[in-house]
Amino acid sequence: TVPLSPADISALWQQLEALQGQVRRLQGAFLQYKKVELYPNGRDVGQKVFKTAGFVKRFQEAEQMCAQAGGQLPSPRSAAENYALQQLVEAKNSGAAFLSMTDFWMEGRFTYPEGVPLVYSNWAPGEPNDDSGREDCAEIMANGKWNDVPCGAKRLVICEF
Ligand code: 291
Ligand code: CA
Ligand code: CA
Repeated sequence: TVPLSPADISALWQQLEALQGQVRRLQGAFLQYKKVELYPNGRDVGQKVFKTAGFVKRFQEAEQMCAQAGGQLPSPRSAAENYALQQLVEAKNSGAAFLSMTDFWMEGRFTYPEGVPLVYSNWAPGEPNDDSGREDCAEIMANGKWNDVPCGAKRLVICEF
């Protein structure tokens, strides 16, 4: 191995300082871009971003749209995530939004897609009630509470990324 000369070390320092400046500028540009991107239809919470498409669809179409965009329907796993979603539902004034969860696998037992059990829930009192025996999808309302609804109902599309 060849020892580094003082000139080599000095050159490396200069490159390191240049790189640090580039990273700082990139971080600033990224934070600015994030603010622009999240206004007014997105919310970020932890590592998650929720963004509304601003229109209503039936469950299956909503699910397809989120998947096509590289995301999925929202699965709020904490009060903080649920609140971020609630803020979007409130702001859009388009009624409730679909969640990812269904009781397709077993009536009355709501799960994430693929049948994974819930780690958090925020059902309104008396829900899920499978009204008329045909409510297998879930919505989050403007008050943040959840209700099961028919999957054929049209609800605001919000995706999770
Ligand atoms: C009642 C409750 C809910 C039920 C809802 C459905 C909504 O809430 O019985 O448990 O899910 O009616 O009728 O069905 C559709 N298609 O939206 C009414 C107000 C929240
Ligand atoms: Ca049901
Ligand atoms: Ca219901």
